[in-house]
Amino acid sequence: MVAGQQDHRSNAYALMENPHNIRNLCIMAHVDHGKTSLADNLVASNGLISQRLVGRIRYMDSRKDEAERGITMKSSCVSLAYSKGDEKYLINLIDSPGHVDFSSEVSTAVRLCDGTIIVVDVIEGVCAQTKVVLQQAWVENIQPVLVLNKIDRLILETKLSPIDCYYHIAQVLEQVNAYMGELFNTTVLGKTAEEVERRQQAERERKHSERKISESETAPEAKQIFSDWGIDQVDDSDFYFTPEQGNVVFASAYDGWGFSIAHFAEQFANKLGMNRTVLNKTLWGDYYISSKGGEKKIMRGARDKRKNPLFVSLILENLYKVYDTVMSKKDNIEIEKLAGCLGVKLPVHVIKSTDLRAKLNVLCNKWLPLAPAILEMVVEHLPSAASISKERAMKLMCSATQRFDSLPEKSQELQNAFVKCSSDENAPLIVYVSKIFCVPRKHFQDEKSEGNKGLYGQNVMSSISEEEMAKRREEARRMKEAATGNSDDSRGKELSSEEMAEYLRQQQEKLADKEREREEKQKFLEEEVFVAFARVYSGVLKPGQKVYVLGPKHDPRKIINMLDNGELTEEQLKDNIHVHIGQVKGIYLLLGRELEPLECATAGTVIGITGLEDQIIKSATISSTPVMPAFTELTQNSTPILRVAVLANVKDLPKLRAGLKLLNQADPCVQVSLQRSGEYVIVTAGEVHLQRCIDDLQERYAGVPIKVSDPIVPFRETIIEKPKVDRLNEAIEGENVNTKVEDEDPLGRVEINSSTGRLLCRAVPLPESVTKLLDQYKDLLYLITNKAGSVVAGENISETVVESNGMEGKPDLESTRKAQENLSSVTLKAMSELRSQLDKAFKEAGSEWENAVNEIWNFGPDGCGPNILLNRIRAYKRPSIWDKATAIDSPLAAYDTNFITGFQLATAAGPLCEEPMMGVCFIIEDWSLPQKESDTKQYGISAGQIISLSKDTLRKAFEKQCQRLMCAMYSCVISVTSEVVGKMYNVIGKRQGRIVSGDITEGSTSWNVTAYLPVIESMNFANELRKSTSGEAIPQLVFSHWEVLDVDPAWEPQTTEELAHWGEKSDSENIAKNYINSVRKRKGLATDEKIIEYAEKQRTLSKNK
Ligand SMILES: Nc1nc2c(ncn2[C@@H]2O[C@H](COP(=O)(O)OP(=O)(O)OP(=O)(O)O)[C@@H](O)[C@H]2O)c(=O)[nH]1
Ligand SMILES: [Mg+2]
Repeated sequence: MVAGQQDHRSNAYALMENPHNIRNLCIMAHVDHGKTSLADNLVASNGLISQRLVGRIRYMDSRKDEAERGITMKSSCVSLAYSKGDEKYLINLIDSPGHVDFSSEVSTAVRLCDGTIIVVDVIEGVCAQTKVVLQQAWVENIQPVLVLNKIDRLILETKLSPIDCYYHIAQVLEQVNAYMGELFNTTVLGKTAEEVERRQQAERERKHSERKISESETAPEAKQIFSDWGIDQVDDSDFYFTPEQGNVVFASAYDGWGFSIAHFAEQFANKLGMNRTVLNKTLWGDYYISSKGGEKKIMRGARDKRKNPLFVSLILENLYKVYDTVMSKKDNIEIEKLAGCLGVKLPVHVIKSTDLRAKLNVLCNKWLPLAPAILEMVVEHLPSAASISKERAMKLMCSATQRFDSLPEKSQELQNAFVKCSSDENAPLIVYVSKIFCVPRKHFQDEKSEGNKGLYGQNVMSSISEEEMAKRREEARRMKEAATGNSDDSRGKELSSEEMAEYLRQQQEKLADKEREREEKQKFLEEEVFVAFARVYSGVLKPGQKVYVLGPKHDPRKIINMLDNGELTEEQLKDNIHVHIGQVKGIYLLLGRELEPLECATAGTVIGITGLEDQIIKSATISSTPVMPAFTELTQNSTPILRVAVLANVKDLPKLRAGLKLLNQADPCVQVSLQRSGEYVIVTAGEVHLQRCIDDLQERYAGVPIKVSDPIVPFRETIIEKPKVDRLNEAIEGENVNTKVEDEDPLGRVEINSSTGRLLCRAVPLPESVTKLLDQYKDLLYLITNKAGSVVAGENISETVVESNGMEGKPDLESTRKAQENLSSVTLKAMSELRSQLDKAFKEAGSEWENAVNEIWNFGPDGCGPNILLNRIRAYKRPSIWDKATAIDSPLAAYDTNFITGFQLATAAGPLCEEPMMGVCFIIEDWSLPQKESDTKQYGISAGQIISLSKDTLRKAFEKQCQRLMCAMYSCVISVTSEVVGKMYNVIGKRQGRIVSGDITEGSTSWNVTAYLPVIESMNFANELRKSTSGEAIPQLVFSHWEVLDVDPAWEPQTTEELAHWGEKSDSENIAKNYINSVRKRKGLATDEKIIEYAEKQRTLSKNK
């Protein structure tokens, strides 16, 4: 343990009490831009690691695989102390991963913070993930500051002159600000222009009041000079990063130096006898020093007059000199002299050291220490833990789709608790757990001495007691009765002894399996401890305290009327799966790799909590009252898309099951499911994430060898317009048509006339722009179909029809209407905006779509997919999806939901390989029920019949069109030097990839290439690319979109030219068919592949031998 660690802890503990001096922030950036190296500098400033290890140890990367791969895979927190003048601050710093596979870890970090440090590598500039994190900060309403990192590389590697270096940095800063501008100016659905304006206004007011204070401190003559030079007093760049405002630090995390403009302004104000405020405004920008007439003056227009800007002449040239003296001249005497000029005293062993970079590191770190520069910017520019606004509290408590005032009054009152941030005993306790993670028990300061007790404090059940056996026998008897359905008449009758024995044996097996699973979990918990990563927003949390643990789906509206004296009774808790009572075991200060026990946690702090692993899966809200709504869900930026099945030996299955449960609990992004086929499937964000999950499963959670299947890649099924050319690019005419469209009806209509009724429909490809909109606003569609537009049968026919329909009770018009009323105005506005966008897209697509938007019946699958059911039935004027829930008097209304269900099922699994459909519109031209036999008697049609009618007919309509497969595409951005660019193109080409753009980065020899790659071809892509480019190209694969694979899966060569080109057996060429067959095989569906195709030939060949 490094000396000073103890001091630091007691310091941090004392600092918790004043939330105004707490800063909760995270470091975010694109992969490898230097976040963890930057964190090293800050950690070293608190004595947790030695300065020598900074940038090398990467302290926050505590996992073995993180160290081996050199990338961060989880977000982790360290609490630091910082003093400025008399003020002492507690900084809770969270380092987050930059790799796109772990972006859900970034979301867990952002949620607990009020501010963020955005790091940008000045060589690479703004990259894909930089934009993502800037957007995330904007969406979560947290304040960013900027660190321009790796400036040493501009000096040493690219060897730019100081002036070019300045222009390069200015360009990168401009890129960042341009993206910020883009963010503020775009009015995304769900974030209205007024909201943007309100936020800008609030921010301006905050800055304005700060400015008033600082202006009152500046000397009057300084203000005079400002106005002389025409520098605007009120600038509108509050939202941008501007060095003169102090929200930008220039740094090299590797060499341990960094500075803000204010630092040099202060130094040069003394040295040059100039005004500090003036220097602060002019050190960055187009200003230069003129010494005409012997008097030094700062003038504007450095670029026009070909002068060096102040940033070059006063800052960069000095930096270049330091690098040159240490790294090139290598003269110890000169180095000592230079150190003297900079006011640095170098220890003798450093001067004598032969490690030049270490020497440079010590010199620069003493001259321009990075940690104070960053920490000063943080305390000045990032809001304190106590400054949560009402607006932000509202956003945390209530999702943007819902109206805040639809929450119970008692819940709304809790908004004030966020704003007060009080640690009073009586203040309501509000804590948010953004993730739960495992830590080896040995890392706990207090567990080391206590020995391994097991977290549950319960004994593992090793054998089953007699009493327990009796209970189970009774249980078995009851279950058997329930299963055979003769519980009434067989009461009192004993089961036969064989039956009983068999039943008990099965039950025993099941229970033993469960028991083993529990034991496995217990074993795991003897070695490791689950720690909830949390922030206290209000109140005080103590070990031993009993709290409500609220799941992400908890809704206080549902329990408000049940409360007994403000609490839920035990009976009610038993029935409620979203509310649990848990007991906090320990509270810890998070110190990167270690945890320090605390006696309590007050409002504003970020802490670790143990003892709640039975109640929390992934995330939770903790409160002293059940009226607290669950925190809104975290914003996720990546779609988990890579699916694999995991397999283990039969004897290891309980271990695997236990392991999967633990993995699901501890990973914010992974999805674990048990398929109907009995396979365990995990869905991960990408290859690197998958590897981490498998490593965790094998080495920690399950501890057994695990096999991983080939990836299960999703596809989509669609239809297209009849193609006009064939595969040889020749026009298709008459006979030469290969698709299944040869039908009497040129439109491919399907008509069914059966005892269930008459149905006439057809499938048409949706215009591309419409499909895109539907895909983009999935969540909104879900709200539309679930909360609006429901149809309920009218009063005069509803009773009887609904009964025969097999539905229990009438669909509740009242509750549907209520749900609509709860929607927030933002959501309603977003819905109407989507409607008009769809209308525009339809109208642009042609006259046949003229009124389509008003005819929409539903979206599918799941009520929110990219397929549309269109109502063109003359006799059934049903309100469109956009209208309010209504009761209508049509016999069809009673079956409306059933018909929709059929549509949902049809679109969920297409005929090609049972994958969901995309971009298909089903137009229903006619639908009628069979004639009633009499007025009072019912039609005698069940819900199931209507479901199959609609499902089967829609599927047939789909099959009548030209069917195509759609592939999921990754977009990948790769940056490489020009030497290996060719090799990179090769690898992408081999995998059916497509280059979208490729530009040489200005001022360097590196290329920035963007490509699309089918997900199915992406396995091992990163490895292959790394190998063939000697480790240079590291791709970031992000799911981008779905693309139609323009190959007819049913195609076979027919014309003489085609036969000549492909031969009779063209399977290997038909890539669509190959994909379809592989999916069908995996799902156990029939394929038309023949195992032995040319049996005679084989025999003939062997005869000829
Ligand atoms: N030359 C130079 N290299 C740096 C600097 N900062 C970081 N690096 C190097 O860049 C690489 C990545 O640094 P990390 O600190 O791990 O980057 P990161 O942003 O934490 O990466 P992820 O967490 O994987 O996204 C390492 O090899 C560092 O040594 C710097 O200022 N100058
Ligand atoms: Mg890192």
